[in-house]
Amino acid sequence: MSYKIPTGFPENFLWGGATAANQLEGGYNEGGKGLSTSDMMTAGTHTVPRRITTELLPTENYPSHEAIDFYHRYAEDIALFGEMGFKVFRLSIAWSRIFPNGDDTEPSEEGLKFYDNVFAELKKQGIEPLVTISHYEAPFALAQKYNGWSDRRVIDFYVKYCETLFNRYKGVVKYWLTFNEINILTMPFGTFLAGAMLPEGGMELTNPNSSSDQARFQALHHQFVASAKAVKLGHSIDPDFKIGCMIAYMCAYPLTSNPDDVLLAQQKDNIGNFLCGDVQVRGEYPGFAKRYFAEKGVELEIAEGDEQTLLEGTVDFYTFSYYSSVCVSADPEQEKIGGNMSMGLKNPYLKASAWEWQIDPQGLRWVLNNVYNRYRLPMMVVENGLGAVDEVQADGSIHDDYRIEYLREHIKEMKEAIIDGVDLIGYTPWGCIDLVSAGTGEMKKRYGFIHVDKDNEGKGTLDRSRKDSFHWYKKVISSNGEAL
Ligand code: BGP
Repeated sequence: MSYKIPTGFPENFLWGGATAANQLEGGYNEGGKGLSTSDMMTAGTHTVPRRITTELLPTENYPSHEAIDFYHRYAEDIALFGEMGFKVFRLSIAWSRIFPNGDDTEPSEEGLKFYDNVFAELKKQGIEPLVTISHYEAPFALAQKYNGWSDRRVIDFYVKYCETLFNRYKGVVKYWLTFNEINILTMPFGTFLAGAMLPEGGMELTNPNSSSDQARFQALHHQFVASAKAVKLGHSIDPDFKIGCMIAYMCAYPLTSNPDDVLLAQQKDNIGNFLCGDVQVRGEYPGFAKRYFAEKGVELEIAEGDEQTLLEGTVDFYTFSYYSSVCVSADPEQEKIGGNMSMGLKNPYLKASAWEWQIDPQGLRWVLNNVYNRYRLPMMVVENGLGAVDEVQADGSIHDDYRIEYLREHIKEMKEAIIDGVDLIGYTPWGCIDLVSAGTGEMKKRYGFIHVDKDNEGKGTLDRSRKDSFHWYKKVISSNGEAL
C-alpha cells in the first residue's frame, strides 16, 4: 500500500485578505459609535512611539478617526476584493459600534445595521466573512470605568456582545475569532492595545512598565474565560459556527546550538505562543505556565467554575499571524555583538524589512508543523505580509515586486506544509487594502494589494488603485496557489 500525499492546496481553500475595524473603518463618531480605546491613540512613526491620551486633543492626529474610510466606501472595497477572487475576508467588528460604552443594556441598532450591510456586500461577491470579535480595541468607557480586562465584570459585557453578534449574524457568518493575537497580553505593550487597561507610569504604547505581570496575566485569564464562554454560547446558538483562537506566532530560533540557547528558545515558544494556545485549544493551563507564574510571583485569581468553563469552551480551529522570526540567546553579550532587531536578535541568514522585521518564509512552514503536530486542528494563516513604502509612478501604477516576492515565498512554504500533512484551510494576508499600522499608527507602512491615497499626516484623496500585486494575487487565487 502507498500513502496518499497532498500535492497542493486543497479544493475550497479559503484565499482572501485580513483587516481590522480600527485600522480601516474611520467614522469613529458616526452611526452612534462610542469612543474605542483605539480612538485614543495618536499617530507615531518608526522611531516615535504612539501615545495614549485620556481625552481627545484637537491638535493630534488620531489615525483611527478616519482611517481609510471603509465606513463609507465598503461597497467599493468589497467589489475590489471580489475582483481579486477572494473566497474569504477577515474583518473585525468595532465593539463600541454595537455597545458604545461596553456596559450598555441594549445594543445599537445602527451599529448592527452597518455590519448587515457589509455582510450583504460580501455575499453579493460570494465572499465568506471571517469575523474577529475583538481586534485590539474595546469601548474606551470600559478602560475608564473598569480598567479594561483587569476587571472580571468585563467578561460578562464581552459575552453579551458576542451573544448579540451570534444571534444577529447566524446564517451569515460562520467563522469567528474571539480575540486578535490574544498572546500579546503576555507582553507589556499589550496592556492597552489588547487589554484596554490604562498603562501605569507613561502613556507610550511601547512603555515597558505599563503594567505588572500580575495585572496582565489576570486580565489574560479573564479573556480566556470570556473566550471559552463565547465558544460554548456560540455553539449553542448555531452548531455550524466555527470559532477559533488567534495567536501572534512569535517564532524564535536558538542563536547557536548551545543547549542554553536551545532551551531558551523553547521556553519563549512555551510562554509566548503555547501558553495561550494550550488554554484555548486544550482547555487548561500547561505545567510550564504554572511554574512561570510561580517564579514571577503571579497569583491568578481563578474563580470557581473557571476551570470547567475553559474545558467546555475549547476552539474549533487555530489561527495565527506570522510575519517574521528572530533569534534568542542566553548570552546577554550577544545583543551587542549580533545586533538587536525590533523583536529579538538578528539572524545572520535572513534579510529584514525597512521596519526591521526579518523575512523568513521557511519559518512559516516550521510554525505550521510545530503547531499542527501539537493540536491537530484545522489551521488558518490569518495575517502575513510585508509592510513597505510604496512608490506611485507618474501614471499611477505601483510596482510592488518586493511584496509579490515576499508573499510568493510564504505561499510556497504553506504548500510544503500542506504536503507535510498540515490541515491548512485558509490564508488571509494582512492589510489586503492599505490601512493604518497598528504598531506605529503610520499610513506609509503599507501591506495592500490595493493602494489608498493617504499619507502619514492623514492627507490624501482616499482614492483606491490596483498595485501590481493585485493582478498577481488574482492569478494565485484563480490557479489555487499554482501560478506563483
Ligand atoms: C498584527 C496586528 C494587526 C496588524 C499587523 C501588522 O500584530 O494584529 O492589527 O497591524 O500586526 O503590524 P503593523 O501594523 O504594526 O505593521
